[in-house]
Amino acid sequence: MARPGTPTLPRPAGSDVLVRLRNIVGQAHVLTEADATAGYARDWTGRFVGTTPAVVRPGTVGEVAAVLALCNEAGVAVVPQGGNTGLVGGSVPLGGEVVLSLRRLDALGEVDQVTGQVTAGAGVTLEALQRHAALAGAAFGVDLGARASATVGGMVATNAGGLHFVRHGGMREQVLGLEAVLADGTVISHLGGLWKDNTGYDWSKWLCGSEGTLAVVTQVRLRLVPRYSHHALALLAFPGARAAVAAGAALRATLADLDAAELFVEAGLDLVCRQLGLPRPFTEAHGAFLLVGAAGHEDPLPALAAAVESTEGLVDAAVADPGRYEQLWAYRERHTEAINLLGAPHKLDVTLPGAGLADFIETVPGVVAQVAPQAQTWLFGHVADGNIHVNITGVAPEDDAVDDAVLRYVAACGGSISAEHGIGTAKKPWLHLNRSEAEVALFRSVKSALDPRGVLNPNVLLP
Ligand code: FAD
Ligand code: 2HG
Ligand code: ZN
Repeated sequence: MARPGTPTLPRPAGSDVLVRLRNIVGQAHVLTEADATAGYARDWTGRFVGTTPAVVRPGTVGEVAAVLALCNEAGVAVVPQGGNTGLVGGSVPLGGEVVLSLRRLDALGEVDQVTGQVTAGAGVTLEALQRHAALAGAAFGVDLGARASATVGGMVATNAGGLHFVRHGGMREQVLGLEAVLADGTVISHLGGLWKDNTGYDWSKWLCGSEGTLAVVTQVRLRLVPRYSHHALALLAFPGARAAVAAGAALRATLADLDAAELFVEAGLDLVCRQLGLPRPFTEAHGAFLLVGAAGHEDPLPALAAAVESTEGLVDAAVADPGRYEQLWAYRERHTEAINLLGAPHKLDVTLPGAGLADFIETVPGVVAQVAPQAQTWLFGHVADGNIHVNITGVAPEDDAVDDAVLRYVAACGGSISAEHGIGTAKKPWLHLNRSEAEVALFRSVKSALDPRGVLNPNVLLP
């Protein structure tokens, strides 16, 4: 979905914005050539492609502050960007904005063993954070398939959920403090990491899920979780999604060490195996699958095996040896990659109330077929959180009839049109399905208090 128009930078009297940007971050860190900026202007799916006059790569919080002060003064809109793995068109310059890449802010503090916390720069990748925590005998509570590129700043800005939400919650639950830069260049910092701290508004939580519209995150104080020594993983097969959803709910209630319950269906498994050349996990085809993970200080396998034994509707199961964990995870995690090989998908990431989840999974392909009979609907997700990823292929990037039909259906079922990826530009026209006029007015008041000139990611979230 490219937006027309060639990006230009305004030239405030007596100055040249590009020259001043180069003076702040250094010549090498202002990219303007199309070859160099292209990767920053196109999203991971290829559905959202923009253009930018410049990608600016500050290396310190002081440089971020100076860049923002300049852009604010000059009225230049800015899109903050981390790993550019976002899936709602929120990280790319669809309105010709300057891209502010935070990847160079990649410093990691020492793990505080007393509190089990760490301070990470916004540009630290999830994978680097995970390695760092592991070396200190700890772990980070959020994990997702884009770990090699997704950054801490982007994960805060999207309030990422991921594969272990059922146990540890999402980014909002991990954040104990932040350093950020407001649109006018003011640095705000609260990184002390005190467990209890009721000294007024917790603005760090405002930024979780703010999608780059309120401030630029530069450092984050994060809680770590225990690094469990024992893990168990099983792939369960069911005749259909209804039985798999019921099993997910039962495991959530009974298995204390549950740390993942991920759903996919036969069509998705078949696609992943065909597109990526993976062997099928079972000789026969089954309707739906649940990948169930457990982790603990003691071996969770006996408890997992007992829970599996009493699971109703189970037709086959494979309990993985530790050496096969990655292989089993690939069947679920690599859905995103396999679907992308079919062409840029429409991605709808939704939550349903528990009682309506199975009905939704069974009926949503029909809702899509009504408006786009040629389309294919792919369903998978974090079933224990009520979160289903509805991916639709075979529809032109700019044709949003399927988005409209599915998101209205979700809202009518009492669900959320964004479970974990955010609103971005992709879902902006449908925010009203979940948020009242009074709520959107409140959002606007917060936005204009923090960013009165509207320079921070002006094309996302707010209609
Ligand atoms: P970007 O894509 O660069 O940016 C995302 C948003 O955050 C944009 O609006 C941007 O403006 C803003 N932003 C970025 N950095 C900053 C900053 N420092 N300050 C202020 N705003 C900023 N998401 C999940 O929740 N769960 C999953 O399981 C999951 N799995 C994924 C698997 C794959 C294969 C892929 C490609 C994506 C997946 N995602 C998932 C989506 C994506 O990885 C997350 O949204 C992630 O949090 C984005 O991080 P990022 O650094 O790439 O952010
Ligand atoms: C996942 O859970 C991610 O794998 C990506 O959130 C979902 O590709 C998607 O739609
Ligand atoms: Zn997800």
